[in-house]
Amino acid sequence: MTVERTFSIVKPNAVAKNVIGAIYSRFEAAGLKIVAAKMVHLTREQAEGFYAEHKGRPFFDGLVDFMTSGPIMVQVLEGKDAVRRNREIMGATNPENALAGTLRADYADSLTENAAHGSDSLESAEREIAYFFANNEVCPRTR
Ligand code: DGI
Repeated sequence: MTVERTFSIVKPNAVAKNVIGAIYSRFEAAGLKIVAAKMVHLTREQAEGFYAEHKGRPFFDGLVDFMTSGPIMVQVLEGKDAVRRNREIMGATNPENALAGTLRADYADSLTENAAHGSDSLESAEREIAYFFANNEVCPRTR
Protein backbone atom coordinates (compact mmCIF):
# COMPACT_ATOMS: atom_id res chain seq x y z
CA MET A 1 0.00 0.00 0.00
CA THR A 2 1.39 3.35 -1.01
CA VAL A 3 0.80 6.75 0.57
CA GLU A 4 -1.84 8.54 -1.50
CA ARG A 5 -3.72 11.81 -1.47
CA THR A 6 -7.45 12.01 -2.04
CA PHE A 7 -9.94 14.86 -2.27
CA SER A 8 -12.88 15.11 0.12
CA ILE A 9 -15.91 17.38 0.56
CA VAL A 10 -18.11 17.84 3.62
CA LYS A 11 -21.30 18.70 1.71
CA PRO A 12 -23.77 21.52 2.58
CA ASN A 13 -26.21 19.35 4.56
CA ALA A 14 -23.42 18.04 6.81
CA VAL A 15 -21.97 21.53 7.36
CA ALA A 16 -25.51 22.65 8.29
CA LYS A 17 -25.71 19.80 10.86
CA ASN A 18 -22.57 21.22 12.53
CA VAL A 19 -20.64 17.95 12.19
CA ILE A 20 -17.46 19.16 10.42
CA GLY A 21 -15.38 18.25 13.46
CA ALA A 22 -17.08 14.87 13.92
CA ILE A 23 -16.30 14.02 10.28
CA TYR A 24 -12.70 15.21 10.54
CA SER A 25 -12.34 13.02 13.65
CA ARG A 26 -13.33 9.96 11.62
CA PHE A 27 -10.64 10.73 9.03
CA GLU A 28 -8.05 11.20 11.77
CA ALA A 29 -9.12 8.09 13.68
CA ALA A 30 -8.60 6.12 10.46
CA GLY A 31 -5.06 7.47 10.13
CA LEU A 32 -5.81 9.91 7.30
CA LYS A 33 -4.05 13.26 7.69
CA ILE A 34 -5.66 16.53 6.59
CA VAL A 35 -2.97 18.27 4.52
CA ALA A 36 -5.17 21.05 3.05
CA ALA A 37 -8.60 22.43 4.03
CA LYS A 38 -10.88 25.40 3.48
CA MET A 39 -14.53 26.46 3.55
CA VAL A 40 -16.04 27.62 0.26
CA HIS A 41 -19.52 28.45 -1.02
CA LEU A 42 -19.57 27.18 -4.60
CA THR A 43 -20.96 29.22 -7.48
CA ARG A 44 -23.16 27.32 -9.96
CA GLU A 45 -20.31 27.49 -12.46
CA GLN A 46 -17.89 25.89 -9.97
CA ALA A 47 -20.36 23.14 -9.05
CA GLU A 48 -21.21 22.42 -12.70
CA GLY A 49 -17.50 22.23 -13.53
CA PHE A 50 -16.74 19.91 -10.63
CA TYR A 51 -19.56 17.52 -11.61
CA ALA A 52 -19.12 17.97 -15.40
CA GLU A 53 -19.09 14.16 -15.92
CA HIS A 54 -22.75 14.09 -14.78
CA LYS A 55 -23.96 16.92 -17.07
CA GLY A 56 -27.13 15.81 -18.88
CA ARG A 57 -28.13 13.28 -16.22
CA PRO A 58 -31.64 13.76 -14.76
CA PHE A 59 -30.25 14.50 -11.30
CA PHE A 60 -27.66 17.08 -12.47
CA ASP A 61 -29.62 20.30 -11.80
CA GLY A 62 -30.72 19.05 -8.37
CA LEU A 63 -27.14 18.12 -7.54
CA VAL A 64 -25.94 21.62 -8.48
CA ASP A 65 -28.81 23.22 -6.51
CA PHE A 66 -27.78 21.18 -3.46
CA MET A 67 -24.03 21.77 -3.77
CA THR A 68 -24.60 25.56 -4.01
CA SER A 69 -27.19 25.68 -1.20
CA GLY A 70 -24.65 26.44 1.52
CA PRO A 71 -20.94 26.40 2.33
CA ILE A 72 -18.87 23.23 2.09
CA MET A 73 -15.54 22.12 3.51
CA VAL A 74 -13.01 20.90 0.96
CA GLN A 75 -9.96 18.96 2.12
CA VAL A 76 -7.06 16.84 0.96
CA LEU A 77 -6.54 13.62 2.93
CA GLU A 78 -3.19 11.83 2.92
CA GLY A 79 -2.44 8.31 4.03
CA LYS A 80 -1.95 4.70 3.07
CA ASP A 81 -4.53 3.67 0.47
CA ALA A 82 -6.27 7.03 1.06
CA VAL A 83 -8.64 6.85 -1.95
CA ARG A 84 -10.15 3.50 -0.96
CA ARG A 85 -10.00 4.16 2.78
CA ASN A 86 -11.93 7.43 2.42
CA ARG A 87 -14.59 5.70 0.28
CA GLU A 88 -14.94 3.07 3.03
CA ILE A 89 -15.36 5.77 5.68
CA MET A 90 -18.03 7.49 3.54
CA GLY A 91 -20.07 4.40 2.67
CA ALA A 92 -22.18 3.78 -0.43
CA THR A 93 -23.39 6.70 -2.60
CA ASN A 94 -27.02 5.85 -1.78
CA PRO A 95 -27.37 6.08 2.01
CA GLU A 96 -29.93 3.26 1.92
CA ASN A 97 -27.00 1.01 0.98
CA ALA A 98 -24.42 2.57 3.31
CA LEU A 99 -23.04 0.30 6.05
CA ALA A 100 -23.69 1.20 9.69
CA GLY A 101 -21.03 3.52 11.06
CA THR A 102 -20.24 5.19 7.75
CA LEU A 103 -20.57 8.94 7.19
CA ARG A 104 -23.45 8.52 4.78
CA ALA A 105 -25.34 6.14 7.10
CA ASP A 106 -25.00 8.69 9.90
CA TYR A 107 -25.27 12.07 8.14
CA ALA A 108 -26.95 11.68 4.71
CA ASP A 109 -30.51 12.97 4.26
CA SER A 110 -31.10 11.47 0.79
CA LEU A 111 -29.26 10.17 -2.28
CA THR A 112 -28.63 13.78 -3.36
CA GLU A 113 -27.89 15.13 0.12
CA ASN A 114 -25.42 12.38 0.97
CA ALA A 115 -23.13 14.36 3.28
CA ALA A 116 -19.70 13.66 1.78
CA HIS A 117 -17.69 13.35 -1.41
CA GLY A 118 -14.51 11.39 -1.95
CA SER A 119 -12.47 10.86 -5.12
CA ASP A 120 -13.12 7.49 -6.78
CA SER A 121 -9.59 7.00 -8.17
CA LEU A 122 -6.08 8.44 -7.99
CA GLU A 123 -6.66 10.14 -11.36
CA SER A 124 -9.87 11.79 -10.10
CA ALA A 125 -8.10 12.78 -6.87
CA GLU A 126 -5.35 14.59 -8.75
CA ARG A 127 -7.86 16.47 -10.91
CA GLU A 128 -10.18 17.33 -8.00
CA ILE A 129 -7.35 18.50 -5.71
CA ALA A 130 -6.12 20.82 -8.49
CA TYR A 131 -9.69 22.11 -8.99
CA PHE A 132 -9.71 23.57 -5.47
CA PHE A 133 -6.13 23.95 -4.27
CA ALA A 134 -2.96 25.58 -5.57
CA ASN A 135 0.18 23.48 -5.07
CA ASN A 136 1.37 25.70 -2.20
CA GLU A 137 -1.94 25.29 -0.34
CA VAL A 138 -1.26 21.58 0.20
CA CYS A 139 1.02 21.27 3.24
CA PRO A 140 3.02 18.06 3.63
CA ARG A 141 3.50 17.15 7.30
CA THR A 142 7.03 17.98 8.46
CA ARG A 143 6.63 16.53 11.95
O1 DGI B 1 -18.69 9.40 -6.09
P1 DGI B 1 -20.06 9.45 -5.47
O2 DGI B 1 -20.41 10.80 -4.87
O3 DGI B 1 -20.32 8.34 -4.50
O4 DGI B 1 -21.12 9.21 -6.67
P2 DGI B 1 -21.18 9.79 -8.16
O5 DGI B 1 -19.91 10.47 -8.56
O6 DGI B 1 -21.69 8.70 -9.02
O7 DGI B 1 -22.34 10.89 -8.08
C1 DGI B 1 -22.08 12.19 -7.58
C2 DGI B 1 -23.24 12.62 -6.72
O8 DGI B 1 -24.42 12.76 -7.52
C3 DGI B 1 -23.61 11.60 -5.64
O9 DGI B 1 -22.86 11.76 -4.47
C4 DGI B 1 -25.08 11.87 -5.43
C5 DGI B 1 -25.55 12.32 -6.79
N1 DGI B 1 -26.15 11.20 -7.54
C6 DGI B 1 -25.53 10.18 -8.21
N2 DGI B 1 -26.41 9.36 -8.80
C7 DGI B 1 -27.63 9.88 -8.50
C8 DGI B 1 -27.46 11.04 -7.69
N3 DGI B 1 -28.49 11.79 -7.23
C9 DGI B 1 -29.73 11.38 -7.55
N4 DGI B 1 -30.77 12.11 -7.08
N5 DGI B 1 -29.96 10.26 -8.30
C10 DGI B 1 -28.96 9.47 -8.81
O10 DGI B 1 -29.20 8.47 -9.50
